[in-house]
Order: sequence, then structure tokens, then C-alpha cells
Amino acid sequence: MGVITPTNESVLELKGLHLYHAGVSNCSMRVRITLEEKGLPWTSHHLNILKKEHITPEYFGINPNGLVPTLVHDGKVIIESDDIIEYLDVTFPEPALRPPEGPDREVMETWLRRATAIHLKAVKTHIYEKRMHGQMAQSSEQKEKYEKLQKNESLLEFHRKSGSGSFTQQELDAAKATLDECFADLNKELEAREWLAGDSFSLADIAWVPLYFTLHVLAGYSFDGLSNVAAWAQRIEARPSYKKAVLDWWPEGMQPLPQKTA
Ligand SMILES: N[C@@H](CCC(=O)N[C@@H](CS)C(=O)NCC(=O)O)C(=O)O
Repeated sequence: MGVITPTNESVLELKGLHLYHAGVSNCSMRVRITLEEKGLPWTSHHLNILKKEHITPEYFGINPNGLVPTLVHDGKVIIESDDIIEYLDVTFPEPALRPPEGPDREVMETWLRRATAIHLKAVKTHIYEKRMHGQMAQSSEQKEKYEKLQKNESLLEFHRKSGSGSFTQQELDAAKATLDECFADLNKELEAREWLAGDSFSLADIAWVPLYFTLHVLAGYSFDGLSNVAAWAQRIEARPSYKKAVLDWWPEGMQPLPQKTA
């Protein structure tokens, strides 16, 4: 997706880097980590998605899917977190967050696309079912507003089901199985290396660590037995960008769900 033409033209006037984002959003975490790693100054437009602050005609005019994050850079509007972080690395190349062209770059791209591919059907489905359909359910007024604004059929279907807790058992089992498979692969990949792609921290790590964090904290997903993943997460948690981009934006009073063993 990447660069889009917004119908809300007010953002075309914005100068510098502006991020529309949410504290609890794992996709927003990716962009905040990238901005902090690069030491880029940015202006925050925080939307509390728990309170449905993103369900407005103004925001759907910026991001037609009504999702966070959206980056606006000197009036250029970029959506989709994987495209945004790649855009940032291309536009502001220092320090590089992608391995040089070659096999490691391909590994990075594969992890990045895999994170995107599993987001709605596995990550979001699992988190909303475990935690959010109570806390994030749309009121009837919000639902009506959402149904008018949202044109994306998959997202409409997702919110109809998540709001009423009506995912089928098959959908829930498939979500959990996808997550288990991905994190087992991640654990394997990290057996012999510190980072997911190449010798340095990269966009692949940035794409996956928010999934680790939110699945763990919001959904009580168990990482028992995945010691390489746990050690990798600790390495990332020790980076200053993690505190600034993840912990400092975490909503006060949002308590972790206890971790369940498999
Ligand atoms: N593929 C999109 C997914 C964005 C997404 O689902 N964002 C979530 C937060 S992580 C959101 O806006 N949720 C609110 C909603 O679904 O209404 C991306 O990577 O940017």
C-alpha cells in the first residue's frame, strides 16, 4: 500500500514527521521504535483506540482503513506499518535498519511480510478474543459509525465478530496454531544468531518484538519453552528505544493478563 492520497486534505499541509498512532497498538510500536532508533524528531497525534478515537470521518479521511499507524511526512501520507518502517529506513538511512542487499535482506523482508500476513487472522483475532471483546467492544453508536465509515470487508467482518465474541472455534484454533508455528520458527532462527536477519538489529526485529510484547501482556500468550525468543526480547528491551517507544506509551492502568501455560 504505502503512499496514499488522503481525502482529508488538511494533512497535506503538515511539515516534518507526524505520526497518528496508539499506545497499545503493536503496529504503532514498530514505527515508534524505528523513529527512536534513528533519533528522528516527530509530532504525535495520539488516538486512544480503546475509546474509539480513530472512528471519525476525519481519521478515515487520512487512513481509509481507519487503522493506526499513519505517518505523514511533509504532506506525504503513508499507511501500513511495514511500509512505513521501510519508508523511514530508505528516507533516513542512518543508522541502517536493513541489512545490505543480499540473502540477509531477503530474510528480513520475509519476516516483515510474515508479520503483516498473520496480523488480522492470528494476532488480532487472538488478542481480541482473549482480552479485547469486553474492553474494546464497540457501543451500538460506535458500531453504527464504524459500519458507515469502513469500506474494507475483512475489517468489517472482523469487528462484527470480535465485538460479539463470535469467532468460530476453528478460527480461534487456526489463530493460535499460526502464532505457535511462527514463534517456534522465530525460536529456531534465533538458535544461532542474536537478531532475526543478519548480524544487526533490523526491521525484522522491530516488526516482531511488538507482537511478542502485546501477545504476552494483552493476551497472556505463553512463551514457555521458547528460550531463544525470550533472550532476544530481553536484548531488545535493553535498548533505549524500547522504553521510549513501547513502555512510555503504554496506557496507565492497562494490567497484564496472567500468562497461561500452553
Ligand atoms: N496492516 C496494518 C494493520 C494496522 C492495525 O490493525 N492497527 C490496529 C492497531 S495494531 C488498529 O488500528 N486497530 C483498531 C481497529 O481495528 O479499529 C498495519 O500494519 O499498519
